[in-house]
Amino acid sequence: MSTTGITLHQHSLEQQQQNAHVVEELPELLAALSRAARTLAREIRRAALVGQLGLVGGSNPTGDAQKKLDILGNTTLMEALAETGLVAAVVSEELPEAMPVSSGSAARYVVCLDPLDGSSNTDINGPVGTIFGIRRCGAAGQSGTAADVLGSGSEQVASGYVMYGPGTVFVYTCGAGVNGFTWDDERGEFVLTHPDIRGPRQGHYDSANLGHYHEWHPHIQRFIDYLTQHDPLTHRPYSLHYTGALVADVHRSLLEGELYFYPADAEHQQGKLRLLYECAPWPSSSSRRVAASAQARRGCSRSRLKPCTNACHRSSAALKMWRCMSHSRPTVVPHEEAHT
Ligand code: FBP
Repeated sequence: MSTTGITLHQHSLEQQQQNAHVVEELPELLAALSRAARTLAREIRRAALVGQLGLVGGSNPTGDAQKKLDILGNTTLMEALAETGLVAAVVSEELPEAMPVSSGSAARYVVCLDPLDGSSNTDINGPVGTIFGIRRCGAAGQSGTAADVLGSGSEQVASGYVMYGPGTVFVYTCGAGVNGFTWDDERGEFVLTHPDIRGPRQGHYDSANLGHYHEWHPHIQRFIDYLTQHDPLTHRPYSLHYTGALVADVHRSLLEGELYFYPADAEHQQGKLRLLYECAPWPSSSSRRVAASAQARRGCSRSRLKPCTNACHRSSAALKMWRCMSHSRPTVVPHEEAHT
């Protein structure tokens, strides 16, 4: 049964025409990301058949062992973005610094990427994803620098993710709601299947690697204890669902309501998730709250992160988590309460 729904490209053209704040290059940038996603989805499905599983032997700038699909993902996305001529630079989990891509007056954007999120799932046929955040360059015509991406998450012109699971889903926001599209093999298009996503007001899942429970701050341990106590009036206990892929867990949080968190632990003193391509891209429209709390904990003002040695791969102990990318308020434990 082929769907007759609106395609991702048509939708992005409409968003651009109907919303003055949406940049005119959005449809072309998303088209490049969706082309790369289509290629990656195919390569992930056939990876075991063509020797694309396993490690490459090196590690990325934050010390994670790199999978072959990490590298393939990075190359595929970089090539698709380069073809547009609109991207001055890319900040990627797999690259040490911001990588210049195109020069010239049309190259006005920097894209932050986690090319293959959840790469620990590749060899077990588990869900993986791609996360992206698009920002304007400081000055047209100059290659993007790290300084272009050190602003607040709310300065992104668009952001979202692709989830490679039983189906391939492309979800994005450009500040005018959140929409999800599913790949339709028959039409050869991403088709709108999840219009104007609004997470449920109340969820009952939590998602965290409880293996680190005893290393977490006592207040976080109390929060976990609170979630696991039996109290139907407050929808507790929450069910623990942890897939090993941030994208898959956040997709659930969007659709069914969930708390995902990755607090600081012995191995990850600042938490594990990297701010620019694993935190800021989520709910660019309503994550100001999340981004602000992450920055506040590190004593950085909201307006600008202080340039540091390798700002591209800065981590943030993501305690307060997003529940939905829609404009309804996420339910989070008040900062003060979490520290009493
Ligand atoms: P990468 O796979 O891109 O490095 O992302 C980090 C991540 O894999 C998240 O997707 C996931 O939620 C978390 O780390 C899993 O970490 P751990 O294995 O320590 O629980």
